[in-house]
Amino acid sequence: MARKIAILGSTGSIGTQALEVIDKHYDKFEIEVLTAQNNADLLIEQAKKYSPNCVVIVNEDHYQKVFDALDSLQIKVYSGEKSLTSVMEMDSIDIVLTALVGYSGLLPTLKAIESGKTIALANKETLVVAGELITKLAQEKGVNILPVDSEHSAIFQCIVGEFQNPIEKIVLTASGGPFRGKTKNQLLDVTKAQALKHPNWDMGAKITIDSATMMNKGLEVIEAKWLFGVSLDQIEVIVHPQSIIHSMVQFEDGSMKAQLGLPDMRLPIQFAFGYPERLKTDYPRFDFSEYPQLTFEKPDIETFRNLGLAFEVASNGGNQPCILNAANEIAVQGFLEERIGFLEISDVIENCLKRVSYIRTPDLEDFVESDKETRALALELI
Ligand code: MN3
Repeated sequence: MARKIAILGSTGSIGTQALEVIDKHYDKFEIEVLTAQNNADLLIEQAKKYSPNCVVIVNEDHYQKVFDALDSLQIKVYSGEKSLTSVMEMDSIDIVLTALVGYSGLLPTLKAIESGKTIALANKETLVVAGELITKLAQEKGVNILPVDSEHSAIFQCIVGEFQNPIEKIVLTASGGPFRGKTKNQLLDVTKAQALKHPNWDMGAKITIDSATMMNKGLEVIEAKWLFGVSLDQIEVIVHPQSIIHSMVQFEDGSMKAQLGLPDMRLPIQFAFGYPERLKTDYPRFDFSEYPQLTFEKPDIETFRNLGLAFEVASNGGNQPCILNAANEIAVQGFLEERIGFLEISDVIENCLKRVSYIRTPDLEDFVESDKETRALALELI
């Protein structure tokens, strides 16, 4: 029987690539729910092609347009932030791909886990903000969280069949982004256009800026800690500019496993959808002769302060990762709107971490409150 999939964020970079995966394996997967924040036109086009049970257009201004286009096709149309969460209860959904941007993924993901759905996790911010809450709930409900982030998918692929063997160390690879090797001085006046030009991956704007500042790797450290139940000192970040090794795991005998391939997000998406089966593809294959050198270097956390900040908040715990995430989302937005410079992104985050009060054991309400408070403060700072 085909697995029924809900895609949260179907019009974004991960969402559209997930649909490409489904196009190639339409006998194995069926689209049950599609959702979009603003892109009504693409959502309508996707709904006409995949005939989901329902769609959600989060921005209510576009509701009527989507409704008018899909009503005659018997596709239910909902709107608003709350619908994103309530559709997660639908019995017919098997797998939820969480491809929303940032904090907005938290509540729908919690509801999906509560409702017993398998999670294909592309929204790392959810685990950054509330990793303990999420992983506890998933354990209680017996829900699998399958990583879609390429590094975490790589780690997962390394430990499949090794579940009884403890991990000694995780090596998270980072491309280093477009500004690898630059000094602080050189970063002072880099432009938005330069920051949006990632050398290896074609991704959404928010994650591309996060890659340039190396915050993305910081968020991934926290994501890995929760996904694989390791401590921070078991996670090492190494810069690997070719992005061919997607990450590595070292076991207690000293042996190391790596997962390699061309950078292509369709692979981790498909591995999560098909798990434990590997589905046949005709995607381009890696050719060693085209990559005579795979190189590695230590990350520069002096210049790329965000990575150091992420390690700090991860070790402080409580609501600090939530504060870091909220401040980062606003600061990145501020940089994209050319209201602050590249290096000021870290200033905004550091400032928020100092000024928003620390909560050692936050519950969901505390996270919602800390997120709100931090956003307000960060907006004042940019
Ligand atoms: Mn990644």
